[in-house]
Amino acid sequence: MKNRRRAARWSALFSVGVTTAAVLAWSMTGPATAATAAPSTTAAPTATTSPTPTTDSIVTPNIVGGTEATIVDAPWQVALITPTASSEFQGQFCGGSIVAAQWIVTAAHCVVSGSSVSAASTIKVLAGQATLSTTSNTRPVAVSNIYVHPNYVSSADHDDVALLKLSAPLTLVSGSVQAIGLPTAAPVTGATELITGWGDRASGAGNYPVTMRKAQIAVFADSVCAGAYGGSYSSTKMVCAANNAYTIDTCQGDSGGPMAKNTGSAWVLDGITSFGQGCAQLGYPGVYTEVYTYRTWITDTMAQTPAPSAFSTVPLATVSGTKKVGKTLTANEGAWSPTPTSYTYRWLSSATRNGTYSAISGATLKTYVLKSSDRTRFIKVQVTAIKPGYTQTTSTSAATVAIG
Ligand code: 4AZ
Repeated sequence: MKNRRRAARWSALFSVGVTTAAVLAWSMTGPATAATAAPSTTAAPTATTSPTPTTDSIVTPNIVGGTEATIVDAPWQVALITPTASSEFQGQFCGGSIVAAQWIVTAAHCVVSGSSVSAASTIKVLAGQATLSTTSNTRPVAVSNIYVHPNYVSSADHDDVALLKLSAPLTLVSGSVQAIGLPTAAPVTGATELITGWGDRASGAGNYPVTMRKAQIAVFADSVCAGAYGGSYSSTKMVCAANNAYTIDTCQGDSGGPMAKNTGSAWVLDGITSFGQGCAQLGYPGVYTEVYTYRTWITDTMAQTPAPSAFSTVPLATVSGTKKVGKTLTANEGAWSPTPTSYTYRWLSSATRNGTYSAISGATLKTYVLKSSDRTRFIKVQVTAIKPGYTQTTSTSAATVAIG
């Protein structure tokens, strides 16, 4: 198994040969002979319900029943990527959903191994892209904190939800980088849901797409899921979904990604891809964390804002240049620690050295050209430093000599 699928796993309850199972499922289903029938209340999905022949060498239907997507189809979708991998494609190991500019919802099992939560530095997030780079790994952005649901234990599938706080907010862009809403009610049996991701296109095949794929499935009744998964399934914490023929499903690598519903006025995140017995296996719908149940945990966690760190060194700003009308003064920021991501500047002047300094209108660049109205006045510069996660700090220079 490729390292990039490090978070992928099969339900411990089942240890069938998954590849064989997938091929079996294919030959058994043909188009729609579901032995374990989906509930009659389940709406017929509008997506492909019979396998579409492709040029692939694999036997089972593609993305386990999906088609290629663009980011417009699911602008809340992100890829979780290992920063040390040689490319985005090699490093992609899970999906996630943007729920606020600085917050990603994913599955806990994507960010926990055994009893330890992954270090934030071992995960980066790629937003706004459906196609992973196969040659570079520079676009993904850093994660500053990982919050795993307190009841999650890696030995079980329950409470499979985690939040990633990004080091800096994403710039939201309509159609490519958008937050998805949280549901205000539990998903309704029969509702149509959109699943997306870069997961395996057939159970156990290792056939990972470079471009995101999408498919539509329907929410199944809890009784069907409990019948399939027994005690591993919780009707209150999980929702399961598939198509009637069980030919469409999420798979390894899709974990953590969205199961989204179009309510007409907005999209909501009904589920987080969590687990299943193989993929697209007859009688075994995919299981999703029921986001509605965790809505309060998600909003409360996002509301807690950890105290920002202070810069450890705030140097005194200085001014250089000839103090004469027509000459240019330059602000020197000094050596801040850690290095800020950006600075802003504000030039001030006063009639007397120790008097009241007021802002010179429009003087907000690193350099300032002295005007005739500055003659005989004293000048200072204020430098403000910004770094995500750090308190914004201002350093003011000493006064210049009187301008000549
Ligand atoms: C996984 O291992 C996985 N068919 C995700 C979803 C499903 C199965 C496995 C559902 O990431």
